[in-house]
Amino acid sequence: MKKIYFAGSIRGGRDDTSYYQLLISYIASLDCTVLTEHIGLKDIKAMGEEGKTEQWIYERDMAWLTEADAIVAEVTNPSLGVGYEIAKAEDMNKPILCLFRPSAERKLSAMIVGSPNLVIHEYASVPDAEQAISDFVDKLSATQPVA
Ligand code: 6IA
Repeated sequence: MKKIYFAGSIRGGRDDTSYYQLLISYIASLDCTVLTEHIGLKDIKAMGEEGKTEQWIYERDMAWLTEADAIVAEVTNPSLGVGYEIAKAEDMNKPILCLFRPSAERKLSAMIVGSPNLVIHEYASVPDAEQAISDFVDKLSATQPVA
């Protein structure tokens, strides 16, 4: 069973939480373990993150990132943490899928679009993003983890 690290904005803004929730459920339905299911919770504090130190959260997330077979990042809402995780995962040679909903107000960072190591999929609807996730996970199953 593949382990997927789902990255989505927390302090960058929580407007897209319902998308995160749907995409995380979909990944779990593909017989994958989602290491970061709390990203989709409306009230992330309910996960018990509240009492933890920032260092504890950093170390736990970096351990999960290291353990993951692949990363799925929802990058529509800009987030420093998500950008940082993508860069770290790239250094670890992990497969990374970035999902972005284009709009008149939003253009994805050149540091993401310009990287040759990322799979970027622009989507308009959740089923469209799900199809991209399904294709990405199928390819993982066909290959051994690179890191
Ligand atoms: O810069 P951001 O906060 O938007 O970064 C979000 C990304 O960093 C997510 O993909 C997470 O994997 C990770 N991350 C940042 N903060 C946390 C967190 N608690 N818990 C788990 N993962 C995190 C923050 C404190 C909480 C009580 C609001």
